[in-house]
Amino acid sequence: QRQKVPFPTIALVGYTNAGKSTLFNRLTGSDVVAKDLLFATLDTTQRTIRLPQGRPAIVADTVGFISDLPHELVESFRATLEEVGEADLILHVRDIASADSEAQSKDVEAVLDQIPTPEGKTRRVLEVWNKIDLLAEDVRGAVLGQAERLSRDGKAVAVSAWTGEGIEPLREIIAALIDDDPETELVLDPSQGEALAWLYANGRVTGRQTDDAGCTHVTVRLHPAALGRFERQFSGAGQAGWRRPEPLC
Ligand SMILES: Nc1nc2c(ncn2[C@@H]2O[C@H](COP(=O)(O)OP(=O)(O)OP(=O)(O)O)[C@@H](O)[C@H]2O)c(=O)[nH]1
Ligand SMILES: [Mg+2]
Repeated sequence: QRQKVPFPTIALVGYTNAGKSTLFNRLTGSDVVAKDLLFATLDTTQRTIRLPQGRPAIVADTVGFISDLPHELVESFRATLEEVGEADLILHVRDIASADSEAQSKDVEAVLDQIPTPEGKTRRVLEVWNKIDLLAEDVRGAVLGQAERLSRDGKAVAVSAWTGEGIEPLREIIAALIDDDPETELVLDPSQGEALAWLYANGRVTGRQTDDAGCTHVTVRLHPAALGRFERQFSGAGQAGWRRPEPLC
């Protein structure tokens, strides 16, 4: 049934106690049990969220990873692995304030490497460096700086699921990473304010420049069906005020 859902799916994975359920609650505004004990979460839990620009997505909280999994948990873990394999985006939640952070991360990566990716899908993993509120003053700047550099490539982002710090940037990066709509370039006449507003309302405008002639060059991510609607709505007689890019406006 999950596969019929037309929304992108996001799986929260990570070492046990990394803060997955706390982050899940923060992102979804729900109330999943988060406890300072091993394996507080024994099954997967899913909720729909709205990302910036109103795009819906499904977030799944999962069972924590650990080096030697107790065998009672292998079944829940198997369901988790299946779920993770199908996800459009994997959020690898790390307790960045833990002394074991690196070793835990290696363990999680080793498990992720064993999960097959369905055909035609590319695996995308975003590291969420959680618990930055617990970082000592002397390391905080360096850790945040490193996360900031990695975040430009959509590789890592620093947050505190507890205080909410960094959650908005995380939501923005998630939205950008699961946005598979093709990028289209359009040139709008100065009179096409309405078309421009339509593009903002129905797509994700990633670039916009006005040239010397007053024409607006827009780069926008649009679902193919939305592009079709745009073409129909804004290309009527006497209204051909937009076109594909050419050297001159
Ligand atoms: N200070 C601080 N504590 C956090 C943060 N995120 C989570 N915690 C705490 O870390 C503990 C574990 O959090 P959970 O959200 O249950 O962790 P989990 O990854 O879901 O754990 P499992 O379900 O057992 O795998 C709880 O005591 C949380 O309150 C954070 O950003 N800062
Ligand atoms: Mg949990």
